[in-house]
Amino acid sequence: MNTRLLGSFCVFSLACAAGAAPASFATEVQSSQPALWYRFNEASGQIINYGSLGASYNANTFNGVIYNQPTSGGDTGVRFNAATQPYIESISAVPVSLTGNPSFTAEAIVRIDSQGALWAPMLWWGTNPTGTSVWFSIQGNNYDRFFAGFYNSGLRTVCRTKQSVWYHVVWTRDSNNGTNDSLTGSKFYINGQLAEMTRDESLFGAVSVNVASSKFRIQKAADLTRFFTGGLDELALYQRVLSAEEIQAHAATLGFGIEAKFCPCDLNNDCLVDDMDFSSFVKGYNLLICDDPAMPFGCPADFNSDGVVDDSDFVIFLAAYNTLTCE
Ligand SMILES: [Ca+2]
Ligand SMILES: [Ca+2]
Ligand SMILES: [Ca+2]
Repeated sequence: MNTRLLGSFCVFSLACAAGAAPASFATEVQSSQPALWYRFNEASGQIINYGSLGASYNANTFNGVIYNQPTSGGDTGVRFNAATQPYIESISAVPVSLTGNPSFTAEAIVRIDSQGALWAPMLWWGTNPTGTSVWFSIQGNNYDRFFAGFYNSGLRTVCRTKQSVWYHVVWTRDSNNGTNDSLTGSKFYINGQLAEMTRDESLFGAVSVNVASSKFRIQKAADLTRFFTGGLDELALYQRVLSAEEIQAHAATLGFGIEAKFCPCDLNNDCLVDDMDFSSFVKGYNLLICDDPAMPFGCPADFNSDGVVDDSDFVIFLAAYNTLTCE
């Protein structure tokens, strides 16, 4: 057995049926005061911006964006089929406050169903020269890694994520009053948990950040060749750095369970299953019962999602321990 098989266990468990009402997620997003917020609940036509920037940041869709697709907890979002190269673009160009070297938080609920192409963005703005555009995207052509950075330098996730699974992803970027470079000041959260990041080796090292203005774009940068097949929902952008507590509060309402985690036994999210994780597992083992199903990833040491932490979970842990890495 290896860790890749663990996700299937939850198919038989009530814990996996979860997904709090999307209304509670929307309440959390609203209280964090987004500037841009595409709920993607429309059945056709223009995408409405529910954020504080208002209706001039409503967006148009191009090349066959598919509306009204089920996402999580009864909500709906948009779907992209890479073959048609669909994209979405705001009516207005970004405000001056999001140009230069900005601080912000970008958030999305996303599902990648197949290989992408060239850092396909969940959200992009800027221009082509080095350091002048923002990329909240997948990494390279991969379906199992995310990217947070700029053209042409940034961070990628280290631990893999799964194909065709919904994730809540958040990038916080603190410019430190305009002094941070492309590799500094960023944190990335997956389902409310801080994710291990490293420099994207296929791009430049640190570059200066001086973002230019353009319309907001999704699945498109300054050109037409950036897309993935998959789903997107509740895209939000905040003009400040959200706290870890706020992000966890957003994620907790979604109830995405341990089945979303590529490497469940990696309890401290460093992409290794080692003695540090064993210490955490022992704590869960001694607690025995999981009584907080609302927390992100449910009961972390309950690897088979049957509501108790017992020897069957220990067997799963041992197999992952022997595999060591989740990269
Ligand atoms: Ca939605
Ligand atoms: Ca670990
Ligand atoms: Ca268990």
